Amino acid sequence: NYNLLNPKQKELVEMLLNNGQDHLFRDWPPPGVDDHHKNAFFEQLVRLDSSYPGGLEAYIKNAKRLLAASKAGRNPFDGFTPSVPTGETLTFGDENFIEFEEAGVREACKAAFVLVAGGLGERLGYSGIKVALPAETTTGTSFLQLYIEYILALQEASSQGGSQTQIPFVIMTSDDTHDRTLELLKSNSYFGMQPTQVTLLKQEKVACLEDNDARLALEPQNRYKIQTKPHGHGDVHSLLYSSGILKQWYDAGLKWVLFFQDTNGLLFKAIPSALGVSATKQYHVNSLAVPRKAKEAIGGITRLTHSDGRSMVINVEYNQLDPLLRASGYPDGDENCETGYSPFPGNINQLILELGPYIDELSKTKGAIQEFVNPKYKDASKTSFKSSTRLECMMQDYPKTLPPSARVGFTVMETWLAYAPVKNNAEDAAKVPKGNPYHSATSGEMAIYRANSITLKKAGVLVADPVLQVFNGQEVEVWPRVTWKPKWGLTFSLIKSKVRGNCSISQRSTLAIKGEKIFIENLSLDGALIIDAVDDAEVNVSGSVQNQGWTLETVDYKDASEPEALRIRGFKFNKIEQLETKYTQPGKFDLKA
Ligand code: UGB
Repeated sequence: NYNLLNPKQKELVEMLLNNGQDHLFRDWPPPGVDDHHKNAFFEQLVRLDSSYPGGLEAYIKNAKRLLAASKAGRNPFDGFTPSVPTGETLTFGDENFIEFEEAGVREACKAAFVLVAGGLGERLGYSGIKVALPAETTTGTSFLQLYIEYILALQEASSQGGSQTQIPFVIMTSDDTHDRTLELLKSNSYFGMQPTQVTLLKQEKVACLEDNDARLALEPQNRYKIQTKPHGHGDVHSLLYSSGILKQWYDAGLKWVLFFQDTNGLLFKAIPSALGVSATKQYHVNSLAVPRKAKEAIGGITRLTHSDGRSMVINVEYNQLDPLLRASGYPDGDENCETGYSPFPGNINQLILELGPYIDELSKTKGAIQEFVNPKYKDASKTSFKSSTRLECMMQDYPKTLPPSARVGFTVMETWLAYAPVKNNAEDAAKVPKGNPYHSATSGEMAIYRANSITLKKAGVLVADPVLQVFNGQEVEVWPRVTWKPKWGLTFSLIKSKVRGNCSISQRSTLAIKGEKIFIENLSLDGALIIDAVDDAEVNVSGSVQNQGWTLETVDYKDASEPEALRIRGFKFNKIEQLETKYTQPGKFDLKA
């Protein structure tokens, strides 16, 4: 067999034999038998080799080291003492916040956005890709559409008066999500973005490991195929680096890279101010955080100080925080303090990196991120695994290799404004301890109405208080169903400029603002109002709207007759009556109800 291989393949085989992988080729039939399977096997080896920084050899060596450390029960935080770090804390709507928002919008034309969307969302159990899910069902806007419209709104606002820039948008996909993400974009004309603005980078899975010697695991039913599993969102750094795109951005004068996750419908409400913080404080790394409930499935931002004097501010993942605290003089581990929250701010994995220092660092590391391994051992002897394992990495571990001179900070936002991910299925969400967030499709949608209602209240609108309702076993606050296009309400100042006089909205109301220059003046809303206007139409909405509106009906998540996207949230709208107006021509219009 060996003589039939090309030089690259020969090199790989030799490397594997020298690294304890002879089982891969054991008892192979002679040439002429299974040749196409063998070719496919070599193709897979080449793919695995080229998609990992340092190649398969580095992967196997890293795996041996990490598996040995895991077997020895070595604590990854050995020598480090955790403490609560200090960062920038923002309060929505105050002078400081408004200044940061303005600074952030100015910087946005020098930013690029990166969405990590390679995860299948096993905890959510939704059959489609998560970015295709509606963020809310009043308008049915998907997460991907919402994100793109926010980036376009930032692009427009940031380049006002200056030259029109196009903010680049990268989406990291995987084999699980790539085709469906591309299809979603294409079938919706990229939601208004230029196709050339969007780059999809597909992450490859990594080889599974069958034992402590890091022997690569073969598929049980196919001796010519190595088992693979996802390597984690940390792949985004090596993919960006190897694609060469960072260099292009730098040459084009960009300064910031913003990373974000697949299903947080609130996240862009925090982007302008957080980017303003990065620019003002000149942070090389700025992580966004929210107050964290103990045991919530989000990492804790922690200062780790080593006995040798080193110190860093870094995310400690939710499954590691409790053991770390217990081992460091906090006998209760991951517990709330007197504020009712964990003293450690919760990482929401929105990272803002300054491009120049980021490129400098990646030139050294090639984008490799510190990895970890989490084998499930058969017994306490830790000699064999229940099933194969693999190395993993997380994008927020990027600062771990930075020198002490790096300016690493974080910004704490209010949860209602910044964080409401859709991660848990209905059954698991219903089991979340009372007072902790559900992170479900139900809570994710309700959080959008809540944030918009609170924002309008702060802008002077009399918004009725919410009522409590239970959907899919989760008690949530139901506020008026207020939604708007990102270009209508990109910042608090912009929202305030669109709301005039004495306006009021009752709890049972629905308000969908689908346009840019729509002004609400002395409006009393009790029912449903939908205003749709092209960008050049300026519409002044006033008077009293009273109709039967849209009522909320419960949907059982087990009811197979309902679409899955509704079942997972546990409610749907019964659109009984609404005032709906459409402005398709430029001009000035008055809508007096
Ligand atoms: N993702 C990928 O793109 N590729 C992968 O291989 C895996 C995931 P999860 P997780 O803020 O909500 C993270 O599974 O990992 C994408 C932080 O680690 O939703 O449990 C995937 O598509 C945690 O500290 O989250 O927890 C998704 O967009 C905390 O911050 C994203 O990566 C938490 O998120 C996250 O994947 C949070």
